[in-house]
Amino acid sequence: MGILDRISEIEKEIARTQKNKATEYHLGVLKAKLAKYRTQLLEPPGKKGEKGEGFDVMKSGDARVALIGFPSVGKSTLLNTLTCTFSESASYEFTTLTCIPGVIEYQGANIQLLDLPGIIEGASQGKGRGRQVIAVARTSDLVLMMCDATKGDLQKHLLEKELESVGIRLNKKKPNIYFKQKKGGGLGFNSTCPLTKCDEKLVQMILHEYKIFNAEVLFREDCTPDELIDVICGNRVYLPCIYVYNKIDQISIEEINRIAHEPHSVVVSCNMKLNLDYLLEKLWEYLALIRIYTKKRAEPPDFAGGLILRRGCTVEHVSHAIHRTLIAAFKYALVWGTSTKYSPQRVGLQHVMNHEDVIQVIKK
Ligand SMILES: Nc1nc2c(ncn2[C@@H]2O[C@H](COP(=O)(O)OP(=O)(O)OP(=O)(O)O)[C@@H](O)[C@H]2O)c(=O)[nH]1
Ligand SMILES: [Mg+2]
Repeated sequence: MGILDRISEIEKEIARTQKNKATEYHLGVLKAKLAKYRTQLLEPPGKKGEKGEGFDVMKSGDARVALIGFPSVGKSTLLNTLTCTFSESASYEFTTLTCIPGVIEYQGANIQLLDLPGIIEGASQGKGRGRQVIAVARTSDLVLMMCDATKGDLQKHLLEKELESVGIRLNKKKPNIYFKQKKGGGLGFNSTCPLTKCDEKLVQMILHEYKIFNAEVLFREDCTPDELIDVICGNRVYLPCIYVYNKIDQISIEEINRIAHEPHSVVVSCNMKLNLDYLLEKLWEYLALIRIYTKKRAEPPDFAGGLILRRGCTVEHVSHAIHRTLIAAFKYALVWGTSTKYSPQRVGLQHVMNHEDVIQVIKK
């Protein structure tokens, strides 16, 4: 029996097993098995290096965004409208056959947008260019999942499933579980909060499925067995995702209204150029980028330039971005903006910066 058969067998068994207290352990073990086979599918043993194979495109700019979607939803049209790059778009499916990079210039940042071939159901198992497309998605900072608004929610669910099955988690936080494999001593299991979805026996059974008998496991939140499996596998990527519904010129206002109110979704029309600036705003928000302006003594801030960094960055990150030797000479910094109580305020290296703050570094 091939791996694909085994996977579908387990999937069927999970589907027909009723969820209740009595089957909880059985289900947990099945899910662990499933995750194990899927990992094998992605990394065929003996053929090292194949899993990372994607399209050869250099990472450039401040962030990377991958356009994922079924064929003919308008991915190339979006790239053509938002960037100066041209990617052929046409009414037949699979127009794009490779990865075409473009650059969106927004708020002084260069965001790399990757147009990719359309993917279809079964992509994760190697249909079409599926695996390569998914490999690129894993390397990006954000996924723009493009759907055809005229085709309802089906596309979204199918694609989510494909990405889910290869270990890409969309708009999810990394589960807060401490897990460490040990040489001996059995299973050390503990939790800092009441657990309703897992218990020691289930954790043990799942670990046994991975032939792990000695480990330290600490649940810091009430996680599900699936989340535990993610932590054990360790190769999951957690990416923000925006669902872009294109071709809204073809559907009714009521329908547009309904879709636009769903979480993480944006409705657009690439042909009619509708709502694209809102899409860019959301893109910026989901990428968590901020722009910091630098200032020299007795000079106005450099509003034309500025540095692009991630939300939550500190004065230390900013100093490093200005010049890598600056930290050594750092005395204190003056910051103007929304992150401080006074403008300017004298701050140290640990101070967290906000969007559009101005900073002046004072050297020793
Ligand atoms: N009605 C309408 N049609 C659109 C819109 N945007 C794109 N299209 C059409 O959709 C078709 C497919 O567009 P592409 O950009 O080639 O689609 P794609 O997703 O890149 O397709 P593949 O490269 O095959 O995966 C073209 O005929 C476009 O004119 C839109 O906003 N409204
Ligand atoms: Mg295309």
